[in-house]
Amino acid sequence: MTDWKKIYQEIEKADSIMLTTHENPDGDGIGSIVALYHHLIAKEKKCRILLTSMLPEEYRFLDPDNKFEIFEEAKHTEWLGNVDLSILLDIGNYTRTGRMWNVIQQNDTTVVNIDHHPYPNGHPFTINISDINASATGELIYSYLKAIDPGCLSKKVYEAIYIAIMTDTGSFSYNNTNVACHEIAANAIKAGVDTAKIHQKIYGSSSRSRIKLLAAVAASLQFTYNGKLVWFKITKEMMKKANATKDDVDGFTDFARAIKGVEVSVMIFDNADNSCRINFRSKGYYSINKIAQYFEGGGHSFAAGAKVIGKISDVSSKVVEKTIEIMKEQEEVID
Ligand SMILES: [Mn+2]
Repeated sequence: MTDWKKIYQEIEKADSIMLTTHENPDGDGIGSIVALYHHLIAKEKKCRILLTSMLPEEYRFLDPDNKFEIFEEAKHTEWLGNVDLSILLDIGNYTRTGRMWNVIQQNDTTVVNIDHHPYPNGHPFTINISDINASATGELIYSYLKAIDPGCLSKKVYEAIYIAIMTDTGSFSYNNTNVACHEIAANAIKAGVDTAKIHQKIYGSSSRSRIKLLAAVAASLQFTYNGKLVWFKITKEMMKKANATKDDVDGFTDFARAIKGVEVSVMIFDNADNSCRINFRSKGYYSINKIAQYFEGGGHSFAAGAKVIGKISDVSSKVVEKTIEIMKEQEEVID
């Protein structure tokens, strides 16, 4: 059991608190922030939410009062440099706090990390809660609130936690789905959360440009390694042609993984700044976080990501080559 009192002591001591999650935030990071934010405000903390990238369209309903801010050096450096406590949620790797990390690091105060990603190479935090058995960071936030502030578990807070768990478990279908997340879902329904409506808000609102881009991706899938590896590029031209935004690509790597015979899928997305975002997914036979770690990224055994500097053509050949190499290595070990 996690010693949540230790975390609460840090929160009690702090007057100003910053909450954040990884760049290109997902439902788990956003839901965890919203749930914890309600608790911190109830404790009369001066709390701000800073992100390094925009809140995706489908999650904007979680922020009716515009509390999510995009980190800007000129606007936030002073505040962030003097904040009493920074809480990082679901970040996977501290580098995924992007430009904010320099400021957080220089600030000589407490940094608490709450996550369900593994940290194989140590960590730079004051307190690190990393529970890889949790389905989602949202499950850990629930555990914290249940232990420390159960009165805070309102319908709104349950809704945020439910979104964290639903999105990180692929709507309760991936192999990280556990007893706790079904219990939380049951409690959320008891608290009045309309789970069908939430599912529709998040997954039933694909933009036309997203589907146009998905069609281009589907037409360009590259199968290799006896069909066990599928990979695809998303170039600037493809994005322009579909009139798509980077949020539109969420879930594409899962879509490719779902193909019969495929074990691993890889997306290589051109960030248009001489770097590429790489997403890896595995059906369960191969651990792909080892590949992500090779490229200084992070993640879980079957869902991971990294950022690689370079042109998309160079990056894709490097990534595909390394992926096959690591898949082969794992076969040797397993056989
Ligand atoms: Mn997560």
